[in-house]
Amino acid sequence: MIFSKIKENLKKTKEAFDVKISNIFTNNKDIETILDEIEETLILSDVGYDTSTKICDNLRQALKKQVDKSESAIKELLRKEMIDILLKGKTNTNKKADDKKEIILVVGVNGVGKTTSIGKIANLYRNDGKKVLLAAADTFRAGAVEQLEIWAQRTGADIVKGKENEDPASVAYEATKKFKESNYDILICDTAGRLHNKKNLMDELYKIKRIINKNLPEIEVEVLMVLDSTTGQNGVIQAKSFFERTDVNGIILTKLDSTAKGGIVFSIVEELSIPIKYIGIGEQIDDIEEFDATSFVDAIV
Ligand SMILES: Nc1nc2c(ncn2[C@@H]2O[C@H](COP(=O)(O)OP(=O)(O)OP(=O)(O)O)[C@@H](O)[C@H]2O)c(=O)[nH]1
Ligand SMILES: [Mg+2]
Repeated sequence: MIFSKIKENLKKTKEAFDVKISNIFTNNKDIETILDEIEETLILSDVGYDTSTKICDNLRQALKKQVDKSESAIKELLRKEMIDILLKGKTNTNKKADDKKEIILVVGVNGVGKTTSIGKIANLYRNDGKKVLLAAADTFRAGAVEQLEIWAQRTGADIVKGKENEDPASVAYEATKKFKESNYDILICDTAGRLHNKKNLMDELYKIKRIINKNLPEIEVEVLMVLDSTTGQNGVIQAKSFFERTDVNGIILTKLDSTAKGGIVFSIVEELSIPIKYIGIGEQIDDIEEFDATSFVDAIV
């Protein structure tokens, strides 16, 4: 990417980290006080208690071996420890063979940004010259299909629509049929964020996944769970309990532009052990980035 908006969009998160961390170094504090205050800053930025402690313990060890204890040296070590945490969770290959066909099933509770993220991802693939099919399998919420349809038009993707209250699994079935017949490269399936109850939703997602698997057995379904970063630790806990049966392969973390709690990225990687694939940094079509640990930490510390 030639021009990255990530720094601009993570300004709030950066302020939360950077300004506070710089303040820590005023008044000639001793190293232990500095480390304590860094830990507190991390916790307040939603890094999570255990992860913050871990980062600071590693930082303490690293500092023992280093003579230079200036602000810039400590910050550099902190950055390294933060990147290390993010890289460990990385089973994320992100490497796409040019001719590889892909199916992405997008799940997440209501309002987290599923449909918007699908639009943005469709656009990324379209920019790569791919033939993209969207499946509007959220037939529960009024207006959901139209919302996805707008994204299809905007990005030049095609769309398979169900009628309101139609069985979402049958929409998924129609989509797999069209995918095969018209030789698409990518199928992205939108899903409902809310049904009458949680069990219904889980059953439905599971059923959608099974139907896709059955009709396109040669392509592995990638389940991406969307998390709203503004919901913080609660969102992580909710995610942990919610989508276990659908076997989540990756996270799309949205709304990082509108929160100072970007530290949630570290909690997710540590606590869920699911790689972050994309981050959403605004409401516009280009406000998405493939997640990269180093550029993320660069943008915030
Ligand atoms: N600031 C910001 N807003 C976002 C981002 N992603 C999505 N939104 C906004 O969040 C709101 C909800 O987005 P949707 O895409 O409709 O969310 P959804 O998960 O599909 O919602 P349901 O279909 O109701 O479950 C919209 O107003 C989006 O514009 C983001 O990265 N940053
Ligand atoms: Mg939606």
